[in-house]
Amino acid sequence: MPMENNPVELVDRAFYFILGFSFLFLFAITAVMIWFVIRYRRSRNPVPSDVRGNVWLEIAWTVIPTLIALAMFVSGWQAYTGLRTVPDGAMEIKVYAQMFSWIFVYPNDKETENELVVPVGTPIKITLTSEDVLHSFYLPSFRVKIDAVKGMTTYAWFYPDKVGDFVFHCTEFCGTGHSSMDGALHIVSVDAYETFLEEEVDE
Ligand SMILES: [Cu+2]
Repeated sequence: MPMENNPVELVDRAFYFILGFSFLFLFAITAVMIWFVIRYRRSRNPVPSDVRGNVWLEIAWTVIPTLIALAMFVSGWQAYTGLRTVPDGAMEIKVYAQMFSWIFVYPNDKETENELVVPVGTPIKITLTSEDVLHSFYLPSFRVKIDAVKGMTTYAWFYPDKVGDFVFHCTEFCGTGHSSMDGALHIVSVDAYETFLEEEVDE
């Protein structure tokens, strides 16, 4: 179930765009530098030429990098707005971070700890807060990383486009139990999700 403007694709596009240009310039500048060192070495080119005042050269090295930097900005901006714009019809799940676990509260008030279960094909909005110190909810497969702050509600969203299991972690050092503050996202079929919602909590 693909989704238009899925932030996962927008974030990856910005990342590979910037990485691609970085590598391109790394190799291009290195190659030109090596060529200049050989071509214009003192024994071969004892009198350096003066290129000051070359208007077209100056226009080129101003305009081209400006356009590239603007394109990087646009790509990054689209990824950012994609991450911050929750689509209509998203299902809201409340998340409470605490030392040292994550509590998820579903629309029918069911709660789970360190296990997030969502139906495939529905955008999920998570609203986060912290019960104590700073934590940060990191769901790498869906490019989600958002701080949980006491006294404040933050949000993020993702589109569960395929059934499967994914990991999430706390990425704000929050104390001695920080490293155990991770869990699993289970994306299940709509039927399995309905069944899950009605199940009694066994703990
Ligand atoms: Cu934490």
